[in-house]
Formats: sequence, structure tokens, C-alpha cells
Amino acid sequence: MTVYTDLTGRALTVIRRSLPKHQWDQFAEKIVRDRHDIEGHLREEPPLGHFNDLLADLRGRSHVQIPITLTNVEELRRYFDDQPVHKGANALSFDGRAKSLAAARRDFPLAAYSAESVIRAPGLIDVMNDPRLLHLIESYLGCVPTLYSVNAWWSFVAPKPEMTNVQFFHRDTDDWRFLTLFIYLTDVAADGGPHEVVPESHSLDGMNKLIKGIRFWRPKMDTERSFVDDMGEEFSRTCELHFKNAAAQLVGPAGSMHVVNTLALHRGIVPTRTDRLVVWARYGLGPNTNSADLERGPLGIRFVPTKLQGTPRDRYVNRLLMEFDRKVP
Ligand SMILES: O=C(O)CCC(=O)C(=O)O
Repeated sequence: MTVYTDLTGRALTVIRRSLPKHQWDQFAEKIVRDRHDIEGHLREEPPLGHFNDLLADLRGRSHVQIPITLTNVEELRRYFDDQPVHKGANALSFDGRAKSLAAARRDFPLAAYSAESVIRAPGLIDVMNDPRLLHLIESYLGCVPTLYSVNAWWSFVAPKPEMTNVQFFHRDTDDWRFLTLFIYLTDVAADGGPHEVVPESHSLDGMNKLIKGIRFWRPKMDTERSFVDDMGEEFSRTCELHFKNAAAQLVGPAGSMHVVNTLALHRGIVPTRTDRLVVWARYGLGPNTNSADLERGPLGIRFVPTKLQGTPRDRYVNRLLMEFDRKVP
């Protein structure tokens, strides 16, 4: 049964990947409309103090800062200092072998924690499930979100981008529609490796507007093509040339949070003065080509430091990460 389900998901991904990415959103719209009646029992009223006044900016400008700050950064830093890391911006980017943070800092420009380490980090799952945040994300996606991926990784001070795509401009391709929450666990100034995003570049209209805004020279970028060939050093250089004034660097103190539509052009700037530790949580329509279930099965709830009660909504949102009924060893 699993094989057939996997094959169906895979087939859909093959179809999605054969379409230019600026068209994905129109299919997402059909998918979320179909969900509307099915998931009625999972929806909740907007929570007190919801963040929905950020929705227009998130839709229009591809990113927003979330007006809450983590209160336990020190505790999280101590926790992560003791966890093993893996080469690259994702635990599975290379051979997945565990190293100490000290050894990784010496040997690699980027080092990531396993999804399990992130799920078990004190308080992180609860922040990722903050009802105000989830409501904003739900309003954006048009359906109850699936929290499909968690990650935490260091970018160390380095002379130039190395090793993986994340430090070159690119578009993410996880799902028909998806959002990424970034939580900084170090202070991030311009020389501390900020996330950089080109506002409005997630849609074809936005790209055309950005290109029209270039006045004193003839742009070389084909906006439609930029939703097909959107990886690599040369593409990144072209983005720099066209959008260096338009790009937004998301700076902020440890504990600050930003939600980004990472279909928009984005990258992690290489830190030149201070190392950066950042967490991501990704929310989409369901399991996909970047989801946690590819790395490991859901963790029994007794291993997860969370206050979540296990309502049908909690269970649905977090189903790829944890199982609320697996309580005993
Ligand atoms: O390190 C960063 O800020 C960039 C992350 C990134 O490229 C991604 O989430 O796809």
C-alpha cells in the first residue's frame, strides 16, 4: 500500500516538475479548494492576536517578519552545542555522518542537525505550532498546513560561497505552494550571513515588474525562464546583477523570525564576521520531495518536548514529524 501511495505522490511530483514554477500556484488553488470541505473538522477560528494583517505583505512581497521573538535562545544554544552535526546545510546533503560541532566548524563551511535533533529541541515544535503563526500560514496556503520539514544549520564565516546551492540565488521547489519559517539563533547583522530574498520574485507578474524597474540598462533576464532554470552560480550572478538593489537582507537579533515564500529568489549570504545558526520549519500541502518522512518516520510523542494536546488539528499538522499515540517505549 505504501509503495502505491509513494508512487502516486511521486507521479504528481514528476508532473509538477514538468511545469514552469510560476504556474504551480494555479494548481495549488485547485488542490486547496478541493480540501475545503474535507478538512472542515481541522479548522479553527482565528486565534486572539492573530497575524493576519501580515497576509497582504506576505502575498505581495514574498516575506514578512513575525512579531514574536523566541524567549529561550540561550537554552536552545546550549542544547544545539551538544548535538552532533552533519556536513552541509541539511543532514542528508552529503554522507550524513555525525561529527561534533567543533570538528565540523573546522572542516566544513556549513553543518546541519538531524530533523530528530530539531524536533527534540526545547520549545521549538511549540513555536512552529504557535496558533497565530499557523493561522497566518493557513490563510496564505488556503488549507490547513502540513509542517513537513524542520532543519537547523550553521553557516560559518568563509571567504566565498561553497559546497551547496543555498548560498547562491535559487528557487525552492518543495510543493505546489509552501512557506518557510526561519528562526535565527544567533544575532544576524549584514556580516552575519543574513537570509536574502528578492521581494515579489515568487510570481511572474512580480518578476516582470522587477525587470521593468531596471531603467538605465537593458536587462538580460528572461522572466519566464527564471522559473525553469533557477540554480547554479551563473544564474545567481545574473540575479545579483539584476536585483542587488531590490533584494532584502533579513537581519535581526537571535530569536527573530521571518516567514518567506522561498519560491522567490533567495540565498543565504556567506557570513564574513559572525557564524549564523538558523532553524527552518516548512509548511505546505502535504508530504513532498523535501519532507521529513524521507529522512525518518514520525517520532513518538514522549521524545518531543511539547505542550501540544494532540487535537485532531495538532495531529494533522504534525503527522510527518511525530505520533501522538506512541507513548510507551
Ligand atoms: O541560508 C539561507 O538563509 C538560505 C536558505 C535556503 O536557501 C533555503 O531555505 O532554501
